[in-house]
Amino acid sequence: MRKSLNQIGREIRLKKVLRNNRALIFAFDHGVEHGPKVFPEEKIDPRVIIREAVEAEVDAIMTTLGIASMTYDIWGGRVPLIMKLTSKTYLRPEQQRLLQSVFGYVRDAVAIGADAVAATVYWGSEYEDSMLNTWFTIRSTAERFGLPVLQLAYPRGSAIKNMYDKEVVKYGVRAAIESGADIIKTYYTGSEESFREVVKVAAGIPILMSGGATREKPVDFLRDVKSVMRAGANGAVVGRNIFQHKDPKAMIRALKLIIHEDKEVEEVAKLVE
Ligand code: FBP
Repeated sequence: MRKSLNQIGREIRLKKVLRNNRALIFAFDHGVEHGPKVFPEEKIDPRVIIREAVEAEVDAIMTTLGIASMTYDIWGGRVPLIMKLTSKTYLRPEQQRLLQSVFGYVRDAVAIGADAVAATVYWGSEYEDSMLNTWFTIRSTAERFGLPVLQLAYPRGSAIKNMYDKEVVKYGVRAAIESGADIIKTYYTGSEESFREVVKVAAGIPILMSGGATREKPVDFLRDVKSVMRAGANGAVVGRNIFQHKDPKAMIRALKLIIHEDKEVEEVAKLVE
């Protein structure tokens, strides 16, 4: 039977983002989530970092509608865009940082030619209900337009003692697949063995490791990514460990060699030292 146009569109876009089912996605929504202090001072203009990411050929860029519009002449036609449609600021009272709010609409992503959209769900948060409302509104509209949806499936809430605990991460991943995520981004659980269990729970839905705070030694970050790839993951979504590195392009090259070429950490470590 003939596939519907939106099914075909979704399939094509997924392949653009996940070439060979693997990807290094560059996350760049930190200006809202962390504030401008997160960026090296000399790179406060978003165009500088976006240009580095594009020149080093990341597989996709996940960013906000504002940054996407300010930099389209750099990424447009070269790197797929994933528009992040939820966000929060750190300026909020602590308790309300457990809520992600609407930060754009699927129609904005369609208008600019994005290849996917993304939204965060803090599974276990006091505001889970509100985020699920937002998630399903995004998901069902995106499906209509053939846009895959990436879920940042982050277990986070006052009842969660350790958000990196493998059972907690597995729960978030299971919830992500049940909520219809096309790609899942979640926390690294600290070992290949435990992440293998996380990958199993994803049951074939592409799963990518979330970068997290910048590691003191860049080579340790490469080790984390290697470990999730060995565990069967599909790649990583990385922000700070790239743009806070002294040579972001070198870090991207090293990560791509691990993700796409199965290189060992020792083979690429010199790139990031
Ligand atoms: P990083 O690789 O820098 O952690 O980026 C991934 C990301 O999910 C961003 O998309 C987001 O802005 C940030 O982490 C959220 O950070 P936090 O965990 O502090 O809320």
